[in-house]
Amino acid sequence: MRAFCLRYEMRVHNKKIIGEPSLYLVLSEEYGAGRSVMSIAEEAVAGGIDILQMREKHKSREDLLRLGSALGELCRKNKVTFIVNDDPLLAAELDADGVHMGQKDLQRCPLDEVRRIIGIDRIIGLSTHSLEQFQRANTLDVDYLAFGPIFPTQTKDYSIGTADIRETLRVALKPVVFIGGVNTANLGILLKEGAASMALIRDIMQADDVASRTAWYKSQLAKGGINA
Ligand code: 3NM
Repeated sequence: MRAFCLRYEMRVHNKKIIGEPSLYLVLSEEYGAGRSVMSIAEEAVAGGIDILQMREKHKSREDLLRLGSALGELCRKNKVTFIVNDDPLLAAELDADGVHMGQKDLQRCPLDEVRRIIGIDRIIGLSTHSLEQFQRANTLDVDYLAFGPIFPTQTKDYSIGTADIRETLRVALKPVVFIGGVNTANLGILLKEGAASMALIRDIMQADDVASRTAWYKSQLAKGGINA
Protein backbone atom coordinates (compact mmCIF):
# COMPACT_ATOMS: atom_id res chain seq x y z
CA MET A 1 0.00 0.00 0.00
CA ARG A 2 2.77 2.36 1.00
CA ALA A 3 4.66 1.54 -2.19
CA PHE A 4 1.53 2.30 -4.17
CA CYS A 5 1.11 5.68 -2.50
CA LEU A 6 4.71 6.65 -3.13
CA ARG A 7 4.40 5.66 -6.74
CA TYR A 8 1.14 7.56 -7.06
CA GLU A 9 2.68 10.74 -5.68
CA MET A 10 5.67 10.40 -7.94
CA ARG A 11 3.50 9.96 -11.01
CA VAL A 12 1.35 12.99 -10.24
CA HIS A 13 4.49 14.99 -9.65
CA ASN A 14 5.97 13.85 -12.96
CA LYS A 15 3.07 14.88 -15.13
CA LYS A 16 4.14 17.66 -17.46
CA ILE A 17 2.08 20.82 -17.38
CA ILE A 18 1.01 22.47 -20.61
CA GLY A 19 2.14 25.98 -19.77
CA GLU A 20 0.80 29.09 -21.44
CA PRO A 21 1.95 30.46 -23.76
CA SER A 22 3.15 27.33 -25.55
CA LEU A 23 4.46 26.90 -29.07
CA TYR A 24 3.51 23.48 -30.35
CA LEU A 25 4.94 21.88 -33.50
CA VAL A 26 3.11 18.96 -35.09
CA LEU A 27 5.61 16.86 -37.04
CA SER A 28 4.59 14.89 -40.13
CA GLU A 29 7.24 13.68 -42.52
CA GLU A 30 4.97 14.31 -45.51
CA TYR A 31 5.04 18.08 -44.84
CA GLY A 32 8.78 18.33 -44.30
CA ALA A 33 9.56 19.18 -47.95
CA GLY A 34 11.96 16.25 -48.16
CA ARG A 35 13.81 17.04 -44.95
CA SER A 36 13.99 14.54 -42.13
CA VAL A 37 11.63 14.93 -39.21
CA MET A 38 14.52 14.54 -36.81
CA SER A 39 16.55 17.39 -38.27
CA ILE A 40 13.49 19.66 -38.27
CA ALA A 41 12.75 18.65 -34.67
CA GLU A 42 16.33 19.41 -33.62
CA GLU A 43 16.17 22.86 -35.20
CA ALA A 44 12.80 23.56 -33.60
CA VAL A 45 14.23 22.57 -30.22
CA ALA A 46 17.19 24.91 -30.82
CA GLY A 47 14.66 27.68 -31.56
CA GLY A 48 12.86 27.08 -28.26
CA ILE A 49 9.84 24.95 -29.17
CA ASP A 50 7.76 23.94 -26.12
CA ILE A 51 5.87 20.90 -27.43
CA LEU A 52 6.57 18.41 -30.23
CA GLN A 53 3.97 15.99 -31.53
CA MET A 54 4.75 12.97 -33.69
CA ARG A 55 1.89 12.73 -36.19
CA GLU A 56 2.76 10.08 -38.75
CA LYS A 57 -0.22 8.46 -40.44
CA HIS A 58 1.62 6.21 -42.88
CA LYS A 59 4.50 4.63 -41.02
CA SER A 60 4.87 1.04 -39.85
CA ARG A 61 4.86 0.39 -36.12
CA GLU A 62 8.56 -0.40 -36.31
CA ASP A 63 9.30 2.97 -37.94
CA LEU A 64 7.06 4.77 -35.45
CA LEU A 65 8.94 3.17 -32.58
CA ARG A 66 12.29 4.14 -34.10
CA LEU A 67 11.34 7.76 -34.83
CA GLY A 68 9.39 8.08 -31.58
CA SER A 69 12.34 6.86 -29.51
CA ALA A 70 14.65 9.41 -31.12
CA LEU A 71 12.13 12.25 -30.73
CA GLY A 72 11.42 11.22 -27.14
CA GLU A 73 15.11 11.29 -26.28
CA LEU A 74 15.57 14.70 -27.91
CA CYS A 75 12.60 16.06 -25.96
CA ARG A 76 13.67 14.59 -22.63
CA LYS A 77 17.18 16.03 -22.98
CA ASN A 78 15.82 19.46 -23.75
CA LYS A 79 12.80 19.51 -21.44
CA VAL A 80 10.41 19.70 -24.38
CA THR A 81 7.00 18.05 -24.00
CA PHE A 82 6.64 15.05 -26.30
CA ILE A 83 3.18 14.06 -27.52
CA VAL A 84 2.22 11.12 -29.74
CA ASN A 85 -0.76 11.46 -32.06
CA ASP A 86 -3.73 9.08 -32.04
CA ASP A 87 -2.24 6.05 -30.32
CA PRO A 88 -2.23 5.78 -26.51
CA LEU A 89 -0.50 2.37 -26.58
CA LEU A 90 2.34 3.79 -28.64
CA ALA A 91 2.53 6.86 -26.38
CA ALA A 92 2.86 4.61 -23.33
CA GLU A 93 5.37 2.33 -25.01
CA LEU A 94 7.53 5.31 -25.98
CA ASP A 95 7.14 6.78 -22.49
CA ALA A 96 5.93 9.99 -24.13
CA ASP A 97 4.54 12.82 -22.03
CA GLY A 98 1.15 12.39 -23.58
CA VAL A 99 -1.15 11.50 -26.42
CA HIS A 100 -3.24 13.69 -28.70
CA MET A 101 -6.62 12.36 -29.77
CA GLY A 102 -8.89 13.47 -32.59
CA GLN A 103 -12.68 13.33 -32.33
CA LYS A 104 -12.73 10.29 -34.63
CA ASP A 105 -10.02 8.54 -32.58
CA LEU A 106 -12.41 8.57 -29.62
CA GLN A 107 -14.84 6.32 -31.50
CA ARG A 108 -12.06 3.75 -31.76
CA CYS A 109 -10.71 4.28 -28.24
CA PRO A 110 -13.00 6.07 -25.73
CA LEU A 111 -11.42 8.56 -23.34
CA ASP A 112 -11.65 6.37 -20.23
CA GLU A 113 -9.77 3.69 -22.13
CA VAL A 114 -7.15 6.23 -23.23
CA ARG A 115 -6.68 7.27 -19.60
CA ARG A 116 -6.50 3.65 -18.47
CA ILE A 117 -3.76 2.96 -21.04
CA ILE A 118 -1.56 6.00 -20.51
CA GLY A 119 -2.21 6.50 -16.79
CA ILE A 120 -2.65 9.61 -14.72
CA ASP A 121 0.91 10.82 -15.17
CA ARG A 122 0.54 11.55 -18.88
CA ILE A 123 -1.21 14.29 -20.79
CA ILE A 124 -4.29 13.79 -22.96
CA GLY A 125 -4.99 16.40 -25.62
CA LEU A 126 -8.18 16.49 -27.68
CA SER A 127 -9.03 18.21 -30.96
CA THR A 128 -12.22 20.24 -31.16
CA HIS A 129 -13.67 21.88 -34.25
CA SER A 130 -16.61 24.02 -33.10
CA LEU A 131 -17.68 25.94 -30.02
CA GLU A 132 -20.24 23.24 -29.16
CA GLN A 133 -17.64 20.52 -29.41
CA PHE A 134 -15.24 22.60 -27.34
CA GLN A 135 -17.85 23.12 -24.61
CA ARG A 136 -18.53 19.38 -24.45
CA ALA A 137 -14.82 18.54 -24.35
CA ASN A 138 -14.09 21.19 -21.75
CA THR A 139 -15.38 19.08 -18.85
CA LEU A 140 -13.86 15.77 -20.01
CA ASP A 141 -10.79 14.12 -18.52
CA VAL A 142 -8.32 15.81 -20.87
CA ASP A 143 -5.40 18.11 -20.08
CA TYR A 144 -5.55 20.50 -23.00
CA LEU A 145 -7.82 21.22 -25.94
CA ALA A 146 -6.94 22.09 -29.50
CA PHE A 147 -9.38 24.35 -31.35
CA GLY A 148 -9.38 24.70 -35.12
CA PRO A 149 -8.80 24.77 -37.99
CA ILE A 150 -8.90 28.53 -37.45
CA PHE A 151 -7.55 29.53 -40.86
CA PRO A 152 -7.66 27.60 -44.16
CA THR A 153 -5.13 24.78 -44.19
CA GLN A 154 -4.32 22.09 -46.72
CA THR A 155 -4.82 19.47 -43.98
CA LYS A 156 -8.57 20.10 -43.61
CA ASP A 157 -11.28 20.96 -46.12
CA TYR A 158 -12.89 23.64 -43.93
CA SER A 159 -11.90 26.35 -41.47
CA ILE A 160 -13.88 27.81 -38.56
CA GLY A 161 -12.48 31.34 -38.38
CA THR A 162 -11.66 33.49 -35.38
CA ALA A 163 -15.15 34.45 -34.17
CA ASP A 164 -15.33 31.91 -31.33
CA ILE A 165 -11.80 32.28 -29.98
CA ARG A 166 -12.74 34.72 -27.21
CA GLU A 167 -15.63 32.55 -26.04
CA THR A 168 -13.46 29.41 -25.92
CA LEU A 169 -10.95 31.29 -23.80
CA ARG A 170 -13.66 32.70 -21.54
CA VAL A 171 -15.11 29.28 -20.72
CA ALA A 172 -11.91 27.18 -20.94
CA LEU A 173 -11.14 25.03 -17.91
CA LYS A 174 -7.79 23.95 -19.38
CA PRO A 175 -5.13 25.27 -21.74
CA VAL A 176 -6.25 25.85 -25.33
CA VAL A 177 -3.99 25.49 -28.36
CA PHE A 178 -5.18 27.14 -31.58
CA ILE A 179 -4.38 25.33 -34.80
CA GLY A 180 -4.89 25.44 -38.54
CA GLY A 181 -3.25 27.66 -41.13
CA VAL A 182 -1.37 29.75 -38.57
CA ASN A 183 1.42 31.75 -40.21
CA THR A 184 3.61 34.77 -39.62
CA ALA A 185 1.05 37.03 -41.33
CA ASN A 186 -2.03 35.98 -39.34
CA LEU A 187 -0.52 35.24 -35.92
CA GLY A 188 -1.29 38.81 -34.81
CA ILE A 189 -5.02 38.22 -35.38
CA LEU A 190 -4.94 35.28 -32.97
CA LEU A 191 -2.96 37.22 -30.39
CA LYS A 192 -5.41 40.13 -30.58
CA GLU A 193 -8.25 37.70 -29.85
CA GLY A 194 -6.39 36.68 -26.70
CA ALA A 195 -4.95 33.37 -27.90
CA ALA A 196 -1.77 32.43 -26.05
CA SER A 197 -0.73 29.07 -27.50
CA MET A 198 -0.54 27.91 -31.11
CA ALA A 199 0.12 24.64 -32.90
CA LEU A 200 1.54 24.60 -36.41
CA ILE A 201 2.80 22.26 -39.07
CA ARG A 202 3.79 23.94 -42.31
CA ASP A 203 4.82 27.44 -41.34
CA ILE A 204 7.52 25.99 -39.09
CA MET A 205 8.31 22.67 -40.81
CA GLN A 206 8.71 24.34 -44.20
CA ALA A 207 10.61 27.42 -43.04
CA ASP A 208 14.05 27.91 -44.62
CA ASP A 209 15.45 28.34 -41.13
CA VAL A 210 13.33 26.34 -38.69
CA ALA A 211 15.22 27.50 -35.59
CA SER A 212 14.84 31.20 -36.44
CA ARG A 213 11.17 30.79 -37.37
CA THR A 214 10.51 28.97 -34.10
CA ALA A 215 12.34 31.65 -32.13
CA TRP A 216 10.30 34.34 -33.92
CA TYR A 217 7.00 32.69 -32.93
CA LYS A 218 8.23 32.29 -29.38
CA SER A 219 9.09 35.97 -29.12
CA GLN A 220 5.68 36.96 -30.47
CA LEU A 221 3.87 34.65 -28.02
CA ALA A 222 5.93 36.04 -25.17
CA LYS A 223 4.75 39.56 -26.09
CA GLY A 224 1.17 38.29 -26.28
CA GLY A 225 -1.60 40.53 -27.59
CA ILE A 226 0.03 43.72 -26.34
CA ASN A 227 2.06 44.41 -29.45
CA ALA A 228 -0.02 42.45 -31.93
N1 3NM B 1 -5.38 19.61 -37.00
P1 3NM B 1 -0.90 23.75 -40.64
S1 3NM B 1 -5.68 21.75 -38.31
C1 3NM B 1 -3.26 18.66 -37.83
O1 3NM B 1 -8.14 21.79 -36.63
C2 3NM B 1 -4.29 19.69 -37.82
O2 3NM B 1 -7.73 19.95 -35.60
C3 3NM B 1 -6.20 20.64 -37.15
O3 3NM B 1 -1.29 22.34 -40.08
C4 3NM B 1 -7.45 20.80 -36.41
O4 3NM B 1 -0.29 24.52 -39.51
C5 3NM B 1 -4.30 20.82 -38.61
O5 3NM B 1 0.10 23.45 -41.71
C6 3NM B 1 -3.27 21.20 -39.62
O6 3NM B 1 -2.15 24.38 -41.18
C7 3NM B 1 -2.27 22.16 -39.09
